[in-house]
Formats: sequence, structure tokens, C-alpha cells
Amino acid sequence: IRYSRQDYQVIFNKNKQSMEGTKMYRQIVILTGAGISAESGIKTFRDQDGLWEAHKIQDVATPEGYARDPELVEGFYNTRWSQLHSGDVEANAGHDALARLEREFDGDFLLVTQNIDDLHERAGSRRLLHMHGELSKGRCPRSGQTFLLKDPFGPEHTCTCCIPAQRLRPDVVWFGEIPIGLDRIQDALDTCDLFIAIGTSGTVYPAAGFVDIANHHGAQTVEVNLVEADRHSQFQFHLQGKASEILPKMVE
Ligand code: BV8
Repeated sequence: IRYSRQDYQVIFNKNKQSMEGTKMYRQIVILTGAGISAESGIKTFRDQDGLWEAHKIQDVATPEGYARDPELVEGFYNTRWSQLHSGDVEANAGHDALARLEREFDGDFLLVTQNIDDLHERAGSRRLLHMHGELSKGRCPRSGQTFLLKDPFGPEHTCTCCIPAQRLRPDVVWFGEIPIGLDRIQDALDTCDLFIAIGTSGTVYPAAGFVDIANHHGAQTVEVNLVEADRHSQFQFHLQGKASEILPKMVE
């Protein structure tokens, strides 16, 4: 994608032929998944040796699993929390490119991420929505109030909003729970003219259905992924490769 200051021209190649389809865009919605953080060393969910290899979804990413064994679930998130705060993980060129696009594109822009890491924030993204929650926060199960975690979960992590204090749970959206910000996302999808899905397998709903809403409203839809993911047939364009290599080229 190349853009000039006052507007945004998109030139894509499709099926390897370069197609001079230049368009002016006024509103962009971007959806990211675990694939954009993969090159920062953070495991994805469904690639080989992914997060779901070691754990069953129903044990670590459902309210029932948490009720059954909170320590197991806290351990699952603490491992990820510790890696994220280890100093070994940083935003990659894909995150940086999206932050730059947001800064320099003068239309409406919304970055929706399914990821619970803070790498988009570290790269400078601001108009950002974590639809599946955030790893660095705990939530009071009674009031819903969230608290920034200075260290990993433990039984001593309690809220300060209730008496007696309640044990904080991970502030993430588990299967069967309602994702965050759906109204705002729906509004943006209803009016966007470009929707780009990056590094997501398209297996989890409602995120996997966002491309259908964008298509329904006549937006240009683009998928950036190593492979043709589950919903690839719904995308008008597929840019195959690593997010950290493709995104900087799109934005330069
Ligand atoms: C809801 C928790 C009701 C936090 C997560 C039957 C049919 C359809 C739907 C359902 C169904 N049964 C149940 C449902 C609903 C269910 C669902 O979709 N289940 C699926 C499994 C069928 N969904 C829910 O329960 C959701 N809630 O529906 O509530 C509702 C809804 C609306 C309104 C009212 C009520 C809640 C879903 C949230 C679940 N929580 N995570 C955490 O632990 O992180 S989901 C989990 O998977 C993550 O959040 C992650 O975001 C998400 C998707 O994974 P991806 O990000 O796509 O990662 P993945 O590993 O799968 O893929 C990585 C991709 O990157 C690959 O394609 C790979 O090729 C690519 N890649 C790798 N490296 C790179 C790369 N690409 C580019 N560059 C690279 N370098």
C-alpha cells in the first residue's frame, strides 16, 4: 500500500499479477491476531507448538475451567504474563508499521486486536481496541473493575472495590463470554472502505465474521497471512507472507 499525505492509495497485487487498482480510502479497520506477535516470540494458538497444544481450551480459556481450577488458569496466564514482561519480547516491524499508518493516515482508523499482549501499545498504536481483553490486567469478578497487574496472578491478588476483597481474575474474554467493544467495532465495519485482517486463523467468532460485515458494506477486504486462513475465500485480496515483512511495504 502506498499513501500520500492527503489521501491513501492502495495498490495490491492479486494472485501474483500486479494490479494497478488504486483507490482512495477514507476509513480503515484493521483486525490483528496472534500471527502479528509471532515474530516477537509470542506463541500463537493454533500453529505447531502453539498455546493450545499444551492446554485444552475448555480447561484454560473458559469460565467453567477457571471455576474448576483457578490456579491452573492463573498459571496459564502467568506464563504468558511473565514472558511479556521478561524484557525479551518487543514489538516487531509489523506492529511499528500499523502505528505509523495510524499516525500518518488522515482518515478514520481503528485497530481491533484479538491479542491480549501490549505490543501494539509499545509500538505507539493509540486507536486500539482489545476485543479479547488484556493480559496485563486483572478484573474483579463482582464489580467488573479492572486493575493493572504489577506482577503475575496469585491468591493475594484481590480487588480494592469490595468487602470482602475478591480474588482478581484475568481480564480476558474466555469462550462463551462476550467480546469487548462490539458496538464500536460494528459501527466502524459498517462505514469502513478498507478492512485488513492480519495474522489471524479466522476460527474464532465473532472476529472471524468481521470480513462478512465489511464485504456487505462494499469495503475492500485484504488478508495478510502466511497461509490462506479459514475465511480466505471472503477476502478480495490475499497478501501471503510474514506480517513484519509485508506491513512495512504496505505503509512505506
Ligand atoms: C462469544 C482468550 C457470544 C484470551 C480467546 C460454533 C460456531 C461458531 C462460533 C461458536 C461455535 N461455538 C461457540 C462459538 C463461539 C466461540 C467460537 O468462536 N468458538 C470457535 C472455537 C468455534 N466464540 C466465543 O465464545 C466468543 N464469545 O461468541 O460470545 C456472543 C457473541 C457476540 C454477541 C453476544 C454474545 C469469545 C471468543 C474469545 C475467546 N478467547 N482468547 C487468551 O487466552 O488469549 S480466543 C483466542 O483465539 C485468542 O484470543 C485469539 O485471538 C483467538 C484467535 O486466534 P488467532 O489470533 O487467529 O491465532 P491462531 O493461532 O488461531 O492463528 C494465528 C494465525 O497467524 C495463523 O493463521 C497463522 O498462519 C498466522 N501467522 C503466524 N505467524 C504469522 C502469521 N501471519 C502473518 N505473519 C506471521 N509471522
